[in-house]
Amino acid sequence: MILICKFLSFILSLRGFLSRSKNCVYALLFLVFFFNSFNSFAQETVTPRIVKKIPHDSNAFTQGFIVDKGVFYESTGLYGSSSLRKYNAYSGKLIKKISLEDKFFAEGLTLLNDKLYQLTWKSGVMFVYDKTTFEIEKILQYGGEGWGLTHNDKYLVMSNGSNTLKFRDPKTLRLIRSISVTHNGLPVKNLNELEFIGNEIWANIWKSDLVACINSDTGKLVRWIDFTSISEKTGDEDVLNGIAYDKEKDKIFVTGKFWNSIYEVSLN
Ligand SMILES: [Ca+2]
Repeated sequence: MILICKFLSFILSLRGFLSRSKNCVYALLFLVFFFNSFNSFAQETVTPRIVKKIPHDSNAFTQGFIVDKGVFYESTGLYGSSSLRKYNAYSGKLIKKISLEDKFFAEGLTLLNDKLYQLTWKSGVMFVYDKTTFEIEKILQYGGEGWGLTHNDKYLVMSNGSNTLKFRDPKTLRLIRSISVTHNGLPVKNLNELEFIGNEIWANIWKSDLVACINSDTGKLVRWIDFTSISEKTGDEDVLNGIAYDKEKDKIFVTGKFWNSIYEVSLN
């Protein structure tokens, strides 16, 4: 009881002080809010440093990009020139390439249990390949558009240009769950090429040099990465659109549509 009385007494005395110093308190609150906002913005955006450059085919309209055991796998788009290819992750030298039928516009690519999964834009068709021979083992179907593709060791994760990411069973493409990607309560749209890194999904934002790092459980944005300083972008088409994570070596690579280089980057 004594403690409660002392607490009430303190509140009353504080109230008196506040009323006498109202303007000072408002100014102080404004400064706290301003510096918190500035600090929050600064923490939410990071910039990369180039570690290494590797040659990239400047005719490749990159739509899907991954790395596994010293080999890059890439899906390139456009009607009439869509392809699946793999090349040495150190030299950039081409190892294997196949072309898709002209009617397909290839999109996202991922590798799960030694199978390559490749999306197509508007055909509703996903090709499943043997990662060594590139032979098609299965063709799966889905509704809507296909943009980016990644996985969390269990489920495939697809983007379709909106702020929704869909988790699907890799055997049937049955929808398991969806997340809505938001930043400060607002939708983060145009999610394109994807990469699962730890518990985050990294997503290229179409037509920008930004990558959104997303909490894969909640869909909330964790931070932005601004690749403006290394971007080869000159117009609307040749944008950043490829993130590959080497889990074994903890290395991150990025490239873009028609870019001359792949960049190993550090964010430290
Ligand atoms: Ca990727």
